[in-house]
Amino acid sequence: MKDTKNAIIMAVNTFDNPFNEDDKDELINLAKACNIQVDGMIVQNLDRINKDTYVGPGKVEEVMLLANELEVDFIITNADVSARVIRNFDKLTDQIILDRNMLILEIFSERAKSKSAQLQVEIAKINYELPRLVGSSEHLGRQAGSTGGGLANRGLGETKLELERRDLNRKLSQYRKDLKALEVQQNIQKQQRDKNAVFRVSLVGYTNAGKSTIMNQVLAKSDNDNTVFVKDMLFATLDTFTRNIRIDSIPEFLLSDTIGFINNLHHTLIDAFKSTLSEVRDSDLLLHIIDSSNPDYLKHKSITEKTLKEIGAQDIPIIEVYNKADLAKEPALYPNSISINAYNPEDIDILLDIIKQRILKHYSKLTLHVPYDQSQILNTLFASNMTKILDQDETGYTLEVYVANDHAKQFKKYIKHFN
Ligand SMILES: Nc1nc2c(ncn2[C@@H]2O[C@H](COP(=O)(O)OP(=O)(O)OP(=O)(O)O)[C@@H](O)[C@H]2O)c(=O)[nH]1
Ligand SMILES: [Mg+2]
Repeated sequence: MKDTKNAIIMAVNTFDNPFNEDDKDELINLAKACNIQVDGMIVQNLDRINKDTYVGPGKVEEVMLLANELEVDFIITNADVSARVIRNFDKLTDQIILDRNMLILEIFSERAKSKSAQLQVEIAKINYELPRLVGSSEHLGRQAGSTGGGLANRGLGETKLELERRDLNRKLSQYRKDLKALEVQQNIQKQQRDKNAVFRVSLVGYTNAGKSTIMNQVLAKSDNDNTVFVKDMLFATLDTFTRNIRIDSIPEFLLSDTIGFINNLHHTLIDAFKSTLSEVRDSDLLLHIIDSSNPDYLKHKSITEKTLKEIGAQDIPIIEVYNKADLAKEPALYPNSISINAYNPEDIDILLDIIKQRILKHYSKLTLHVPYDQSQILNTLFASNMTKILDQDETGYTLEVYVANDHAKQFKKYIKHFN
């Protein structure tokens, strides 16, 4: 979707799926991210979504009147639509029904950059599309019938719908195969990293909370200037970016920036991003970034917690980082948390100090004497920014080092003393 199109929102406010002011803003922003301007809105309070017409049958006429008066291209719903609703609206109007999840999929598909993100989005899209395919099957079926049958023409006897379904299923299995192959490749890289046993920290949280901003502020303090994309929009980040962080007096660690979560993310998308989010599952520490200036931040926080559970990351130690403190009406004061403004370098130092304390729990400070001929061990130790030369004599170096507890064994014979 290139040029700006326009739409009205047709929403149902139910007890299970409320549609409040923030949900309105979020849906309008999702549309905006797809270059769709929202010109009008009709909201109906119901016990549940109508399975034939989404809103109640009496309300449909009102929706049609507004859509026609404003000459919109789309009618956007706040929850998933079924094939039945799509089919019923197809009979009524040329305007296309889009649901919230379709908007999210559209944004994902435009923004996905890496091959694996692209494949995951395509898979999620097809999984979402398949049960919602409606086609002019009767029409094509009649045409095919008139050309006569026979084995050679068997394909013609199929309805357009079946052809489409088959085509999508074929693509689906191809994409799944391609993704598997990529994952094998990425696993090799990951195993390489695992061998190095570097502490892994991941930034997680609701979309637009400030994860990428924090990543960049940390990078600004490290010798890695490979920054990531930041923008005031939903789903600015779709890929997981992992960077090596080397900052004086902090043991080296890996920091991953990840895709933001959102309310009611469809399970097809959660499934699709499970592999992108494997970095999160394999982390030693999670920084849960929360936009404390958003009136709905507690809801966003619980959505993130629920999503972490869904991807199997609920048992990883977590620090809550209440971000955008400069914009928040009141300070967010909760146990086991900090409140920061990502753009304040001193706040980033406080965050880094907390990370450092967590890392050091897994490290031992040792004094080693390593002979000069142990070049491999020396190379490993000198690669760390925490290693200090205490002394040097004709036999070798005396070093103060920090080594991961899991790795301490290999240095045993060089130990002069533990600290
Ligand atoms: N005033 C203020 N703005 C912030 C702060 N942190 C981030 N922002 C802004 O918030 C917007 C979103 O920031 P991002 O870092 O892209 O957010 P994200 O969590 O990575 O978002 P997604 O990638 O979409 O999940 C940007 O416009 C940032 O400049 C903060 O502490 N204070
Ligand atoms: Mg981001």
